[in-house]
Amino acid sequence: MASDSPLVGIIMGSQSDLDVMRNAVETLDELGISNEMKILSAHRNPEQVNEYAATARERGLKVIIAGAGMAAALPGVVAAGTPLPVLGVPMETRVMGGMDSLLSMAQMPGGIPVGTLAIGKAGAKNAALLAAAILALGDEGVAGRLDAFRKKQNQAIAEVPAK
Ligand code: RP5
Repeated sequence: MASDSPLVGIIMGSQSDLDVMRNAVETLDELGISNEMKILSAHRNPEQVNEYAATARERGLKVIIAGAGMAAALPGVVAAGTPLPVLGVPMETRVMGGMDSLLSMAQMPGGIPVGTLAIGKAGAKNAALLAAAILALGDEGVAGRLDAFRKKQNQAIAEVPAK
C-alpha cells in the first residue's frame, strides 16, 4: 500500500535485497498499513541515507524497517540519525549465510538501538508485524487488523499433519 503519507519506511541496501524485503511490504499491505520503499546504501550513497534519517519523523513516518547484507550498516546508521524505532532485517549472504549481516545489526553500541530480526524472509515478515504492533499501541484500526491477522493465522494451523 504505497501512500503519499506512509507510516512505515522500508529501506534496503541494494536492489538485490528486494526479494526478501517484499515480504515486509506484503505483510504491511495485508494489514492496511501505508508504506514506502527505497534503496539506500550506507556505503554507496551515505548522504541520501543521512537525509532520509534526518527527515523521516517530520515526513510522518513512525517506524523504519531496514534490510541489508554483509557489513549491513544501514539500520545502525539510520538509527543514529532518527529517534524513530528502527527494525533491522539481516540478508542471507553467500560467504557466511547471513551471520555477518545479523551480527553487524545486532551488535550496536549502547545508546543507539536497532531491533534486529531473523535472517531473511521470516525476519522481513516479522519486522512488518512488529512495526504493526508498535503502531497498534496508538491506532485502534491497526490493532483490530493485527488481532484479525493473528486469529486467521491461528485458525489456519491444521490439527493433524497432512500425509
Ligand atoms: C549490502 O550489500 C546490500 O544490502 C546487499 O545485501 C549487499 C550486496 O549488495 P549488491 O552487491 O548485491 O548490490 O549493502
